[in-house]
Amino acid sequence: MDIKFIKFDVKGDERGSLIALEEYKNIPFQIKRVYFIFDTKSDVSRGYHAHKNLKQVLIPVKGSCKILLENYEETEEVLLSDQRCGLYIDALIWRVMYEFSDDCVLLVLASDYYNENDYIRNYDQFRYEIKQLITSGDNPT
Ligand code: T46
Repeated sequence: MDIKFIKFDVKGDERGSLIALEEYKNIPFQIKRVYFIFDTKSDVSRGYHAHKNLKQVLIPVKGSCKILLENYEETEEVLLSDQRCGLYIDALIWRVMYEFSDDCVLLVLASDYYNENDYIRNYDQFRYEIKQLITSGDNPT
């Protein structure tokens, strides 16, 4: 599955810690949008979609949550709990986020502007689209 953890360098001294995020350096795309998710209740799950083209890096700058990721042939559950690590998620990966801690602030860096047309919000359509890609030989796994 085309996901990976990116470990950030922490610039720390006696005053505290600092992490810098730079496009094409520690973030593998041009950053066109930044948003953050907070105040999500622990019994709430979010996501339930894939993106046609968008690539993102998710960073739990505070607290934690879990994310379930699915491509054509695999599913993987990942715990996001380390602010020194971002999770890169490529396009065409179904995601569901859940078990948000009360204090969770999830920062997301995105490779493009918000565009509802880039979302695949129907699970059957997601399965259909990745199957089409696999059978056409353009393997997204
Ligand atoms: C994703 C996961 C990790 C905007 O107007 N602009 C934005 O940039 C975003 C991200 C959302 N919105 C609107 C669309 C909805 O009316 O904010 C509302 C909540 O968005 P959504 O239900 O898509 O939120 P999540 O948490 O299910 O998903 C979000 C991102 O949308 C998505 O790209 O990968 O976080």
